[in-house]
Amino acid sequence: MGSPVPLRNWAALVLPMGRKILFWSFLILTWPLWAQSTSWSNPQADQGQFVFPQRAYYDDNQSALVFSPDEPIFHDYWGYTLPIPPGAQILGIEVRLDAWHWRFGWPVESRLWVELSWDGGQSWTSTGYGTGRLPLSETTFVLGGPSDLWGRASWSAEELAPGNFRVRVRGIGSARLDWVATRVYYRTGFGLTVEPRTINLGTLSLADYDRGYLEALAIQSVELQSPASWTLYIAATDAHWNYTGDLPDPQKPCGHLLWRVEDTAGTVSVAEKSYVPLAVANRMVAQGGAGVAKLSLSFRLLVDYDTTWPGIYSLHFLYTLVSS
Ligand SMILES: [Ca+2]
Repeated sequence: MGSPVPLRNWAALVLPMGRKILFWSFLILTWPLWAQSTSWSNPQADQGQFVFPQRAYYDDNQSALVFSPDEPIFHDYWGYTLPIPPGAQILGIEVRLDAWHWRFGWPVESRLWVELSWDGGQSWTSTGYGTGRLPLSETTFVLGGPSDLWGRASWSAEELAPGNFRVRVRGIGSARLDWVATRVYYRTGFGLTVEPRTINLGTLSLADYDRGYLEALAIQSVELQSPASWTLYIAATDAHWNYTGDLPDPQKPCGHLLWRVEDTAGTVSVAEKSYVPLAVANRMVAQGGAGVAKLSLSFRLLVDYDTTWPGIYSLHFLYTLVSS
């Protein structure tokens, strides 16, 4: 049932010296999201320098051997099945190592470190996460965390696919490794983002006045995600543009900003494709089904000598996403 997701936009029109025009927006948004995680996933492929490496595929009584007293050795594990719904936002990644120091007649200490690849082993993180000195009995180490992206800004579901996502275990000493598992935290639910945050319409020319408007085609994209069918609304928060300048406030109406949906992708079923004046009352922008949708919006700014005087204009408007 309708959980409205308000998203505040700020549009500004700047007319210094009566010529330059700027239109920009930024937004503050909040939305309800529910974090979930996959279960621990086993690897299905490996390559490297460990002995009996496949014994670390499962949590059982068989373990791989990491034996290199003097310098670190490496082993890569991949083939993890991590079921992540389309459009989910990846929040964090954990790697679980069940390991211990295995006395082999040396008093040498054992340590393990882990890094991650998102492109099949070509690139790797560099977090330096490790177990520290391994104890003598089997111990579970969880590296990373529910909100740890291992130094990256984001991960996509594709980067976590079995062929792309890899775990590199680096080890030194004499260690036993029972299990190399991974788990991913993600969230689905509502998501609403608008890009870009700043739109520059360039210079307002006499031709714009002659034409009566300035048009910006497909200048703003809205990406949304919803667990159920949804409706997106748009509304201005004020009936007039806020004016700052040397002249009397021309009270430029908010309806001088027209909007329409230029293009759609994803789950959109209905979209307003004709120009509609922005109003204080909510107006439906589009509707669609559960999943991810993208819209690109065009804006047309009405320009006339009565209400578009030199100065700075600003206007707030809101997108509201409601599920049903
Ligand atoms: Ca095992």
